[in-house]
Amino acid sequence: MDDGNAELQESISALTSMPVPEHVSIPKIEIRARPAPVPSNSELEAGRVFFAEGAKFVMSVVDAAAIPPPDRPEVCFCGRSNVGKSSLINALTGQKKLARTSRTPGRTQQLNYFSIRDSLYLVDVPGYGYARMPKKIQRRGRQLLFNYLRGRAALRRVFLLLDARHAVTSTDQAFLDAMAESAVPMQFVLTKSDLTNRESTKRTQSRISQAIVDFPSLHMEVISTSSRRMAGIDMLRSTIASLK
Ligand SMILES: Nc1nc2c(ncn2[C@@H]2O[C@H](COP(=O)(O)OP(=O)(O)OP(=O)(O)O)[C@@H](O)[C@H]2O)c(=O)[nH]1
Ligand SMILES: [Mg+2]
Repeated sequence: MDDGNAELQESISALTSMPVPEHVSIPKIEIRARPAPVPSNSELEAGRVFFAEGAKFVMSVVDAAAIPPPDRPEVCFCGRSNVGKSSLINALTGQKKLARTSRTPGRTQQLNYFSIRDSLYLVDVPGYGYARMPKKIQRRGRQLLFNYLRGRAALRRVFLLLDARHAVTSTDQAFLDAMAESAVPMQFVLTKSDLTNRESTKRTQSRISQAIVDFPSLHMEVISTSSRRMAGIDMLRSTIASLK
């Protein structure tokens, strides 16, 4: 019996409080990532209206204990350094200078809170996986990120950003593995789609499928975006508006 099957057996036993006989073999389910369906006009409109007034900067913290009280839903944008997290927040809000972006990886080292209509927070977080950053700063960023991700009840979704050209790298896989036990809903967002073509985006998607087998709280619908071309931004706005 392989490991996946043993785990599944255990989960089912836990759910039903009944032991699953060893001879019962449960096939491992392969989960396929797929492009998110195009939202309806009314869903797109809801997204447009929700973001129409842009966002307000609320606070920047280096200690997860100092974040605002969880009095409204929030979503955050995780991913490797330089993948385009801050740029995506600027594209969503239509404010080019709201979140600080940089060509040099490692720009965002705090949790930055932005408020939409006083009813939802967007959270920009430190990136991971930039090997040339001093170890101490990497460690601090990682600790801050995981302290935040652990037990933030108001967190409705973690958008996990992947560069459309590179898909799931080993550092993304490590992040996914670290999050596998968490119940926080996650969804993949591809960034910089302007730098690649449709074929390669498809390949990226199948590599995502391989990475997410056995991951319980992941949305399978992948949103492809380009902050530079404003592609897919309306779709992401409507997804976020539906979580408020
Ligand atoms: N071509 C292209 N470049 C992009 C896009 N989005 C971001 N970039 C560029 O990618 C670089 C990194 O963008 P950021 O938004 O600062 O990335 P980040 O993920 O916030 O990075 P850290 O804060 O360092 O973790 C910048 O030079 C951006 O101009 C995009 O959609 N297309
Ligand atoms: Mg950033």
